[in-house]
Amino acid sequence: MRVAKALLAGRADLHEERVAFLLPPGIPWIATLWGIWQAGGIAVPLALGSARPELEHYIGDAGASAIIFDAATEAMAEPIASAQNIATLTYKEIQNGALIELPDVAIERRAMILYTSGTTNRPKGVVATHANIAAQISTLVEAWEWQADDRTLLCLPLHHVHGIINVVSCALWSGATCEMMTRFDANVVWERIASGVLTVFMAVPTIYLRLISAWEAAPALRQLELSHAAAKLRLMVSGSAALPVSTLERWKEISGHILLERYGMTEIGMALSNPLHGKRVPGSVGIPLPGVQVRLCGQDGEPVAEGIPGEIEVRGPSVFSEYWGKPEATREAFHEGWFRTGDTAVAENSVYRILGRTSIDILKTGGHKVSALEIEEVLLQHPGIAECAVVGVADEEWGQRVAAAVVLRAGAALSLDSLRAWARELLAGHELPSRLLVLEALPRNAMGKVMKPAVTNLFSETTIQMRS
Ligand code: MLC
Ligand code: AMP
Repeated sequence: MRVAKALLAGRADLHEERVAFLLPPGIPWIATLWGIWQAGGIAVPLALGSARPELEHYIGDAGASAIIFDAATEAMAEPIASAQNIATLTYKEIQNGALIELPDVAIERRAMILYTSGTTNRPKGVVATHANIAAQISTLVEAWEWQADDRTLLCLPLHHVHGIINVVSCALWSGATCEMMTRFDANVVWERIASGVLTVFMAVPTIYLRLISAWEAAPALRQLELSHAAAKLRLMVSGSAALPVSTLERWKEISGHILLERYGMTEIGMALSNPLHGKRVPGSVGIPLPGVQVRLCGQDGEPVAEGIPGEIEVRGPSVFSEYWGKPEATREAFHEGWFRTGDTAVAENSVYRILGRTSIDILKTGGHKVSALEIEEVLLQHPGIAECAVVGVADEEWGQRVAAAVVLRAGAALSLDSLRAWARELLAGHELPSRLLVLEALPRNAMGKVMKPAVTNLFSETTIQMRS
């Protein structure tokens, strides 16, 4: 409440002013989010790992009136704020606002903007109202039976719905406890599991693979302790990317848990979930969550029958309201009032199985959504690169890896390490290519369009530059 009062600084209501914040996970992060909401603002949580041009885009696109940071993030946030002429506030300054009346914020008002990559242009701001967020939280609280005596551990970043809604907000809504790590560390997560106090844990498949590796590296006696402690949690969930059945099976051997896999998206929160009680089908994402309507549509836009693949469309109170400042993109994202996810699935015995994305240019790596086109745009700024094509190559650890095929300018040479070093200022760590192929020419069709599937195949057929 003190944060809200400091943000209001004597005004009655922020009237949906956008307030961006770059803070590590912890109480200040939560106090800031709630403070912005209580003051009537729209919260724009920023990604800690972003490169400067990415942050500039989020802050500029949202038209933020202020940016909040702390000592750890000041060096990144402050220069952007001064370049864009935006007010800066440190968390220290806003935690002690003076007492005044808080505004009444209607639930239909806009509450949060999360940036997400798409197939065109720069990342779009996904706007959720308070009502959307309440629906996204309450469906999970109901389906997964969150209780006040639950205790969870956040090891995910706080600029995506997975961390913000599924972990932190569900815990707060239920009066449960949420421990927060500033960043993921497999050994620390195992220590917290071993402490015996956690009841619920949620992560992306890459994190479960890291936990499996850490368990395998532990001495036999410690492995027994860890497995015994893990078995005591009441719920372990995987999502944000496809969970390989091999990972599900190995995790079951280690922890005794059949991971509950669910499916969601920034624009909709969670839509499909395997059951808390009852049979979880490996390789599937279950059935619609309470209050969420899901259908599959064919290329003709008509709903398809069971067993026929179609695009997932979602409707209900948890679906976002708009892309910030992009009415056209918002209109295109809906079909007869249903949100078009761009994911293809099939329903078998009413249980949904994800088959992939309709666009080859959207990658999922380590649970992060990444646009191949955005990365290509950056790589084309490299003085040695004449042409490039970015694709996702299948990878056990990351789900997909960012792979770049390039054609160099005459006389230029390029190594993967030098490309990564050059791109580090412009892209987040998970967006940096970790596979590089230098070609004489990109495979193109008769129209001159790069054939991405052929590029993807080249990465398995050719000697490439790679890093672990
Ligand atoms: C990082 N690295 C990668 C990489 N990510 N290499 C290849 N592919 C990737 N995807 C490299 C970095 O460049 C760096 O290399 C080194 O690994 C360490 O980087 P890091 O950033 O410190 O990585 P790490 O902490 O190990 O991160 C792994 C992770 C993280 C799995 C913990 O990616 C993560 O938190 N993922 C979760 C994302 C998430 O919350 N998604 C939810 C979206 S919401 P170098 O050279 O610098 O050493 C959504 C909806 C839904 O999807 O359904 O939930
Ligand atoms: P984001 O836009 O970052 O919220 O990512 C949402 C995307 O993650 C979805 O559109 C899916 O492609 C993917 N996704 C989320 N959960 C799953 C899952 N369980 N299996 C496969 N893909 C998933």
